[in-house]
Amino acid sequence: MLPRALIFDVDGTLADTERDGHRVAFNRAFAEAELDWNWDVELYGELLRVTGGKERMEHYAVSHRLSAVGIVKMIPGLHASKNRHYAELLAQGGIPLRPGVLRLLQDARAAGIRLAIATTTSLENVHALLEHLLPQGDTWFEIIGAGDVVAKKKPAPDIYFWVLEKMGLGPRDCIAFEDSENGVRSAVAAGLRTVVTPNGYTGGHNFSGAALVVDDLEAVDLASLTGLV
Ligand code: XBP
Ligand code: MG
Repeated sequence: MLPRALIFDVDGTLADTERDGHRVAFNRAFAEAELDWNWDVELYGELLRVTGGKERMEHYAVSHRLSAVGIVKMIPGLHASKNRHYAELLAQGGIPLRPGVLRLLQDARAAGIRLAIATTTSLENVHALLEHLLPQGDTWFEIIGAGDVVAKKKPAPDIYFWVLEKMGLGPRDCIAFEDSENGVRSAVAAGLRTVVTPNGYTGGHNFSGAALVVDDLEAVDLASLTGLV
């Protein structure tokens, strides 16, 4: 049977947003605030283990014993600045959808399968990304669960529960699309069958519990989703 809904993660799944998007934007925000932090590509890969931009900065500050000098208080401002820089980077057009994403969205829509988003990133970032990458932007997604709408971010299942409740669907009605270990843990803990498309940062992650792991969505069509358990 076809699923009744597809629920997509955003960062790393719809598009490769981390290395050349969020990471660069964080560094611009740090420079603007005259902080001598620089998150290089490798360090950022380690920091991605902490989901959420505010939480990631707090983790970095605390683990480098920087919290005492009041940096934690700067985090909301740094995060707003990072998101502004991120939107600017997206507007420059260098971050495309991952292969197969648009075709699968089109196929699902044509088949009457509902579409939603369950992500850790802030709602403003989802709007900015979709506005640049999809014709008619976020109108493709009936429900967008994002950022601080739940108290516990991935790997907790809360964001998936939130989306399922809004859609009035059970987890077995849906398929989740993720790129990372934290994402898979979140979706699987919510009871969802999960398709994983790893990327440069997540190739070495543990995806146990996933229904399918593939390089990208190029070869994934609706028929291939019917048999997933
Ligand atoms: C994505 C994230 C996000 C982004 C930054 O995880 O962890 O925090 O890095 O977004 P996932 P914000 O793909 O599992 O949702 O700064 O808006 O939090
Ligand atoms: Mg992700």
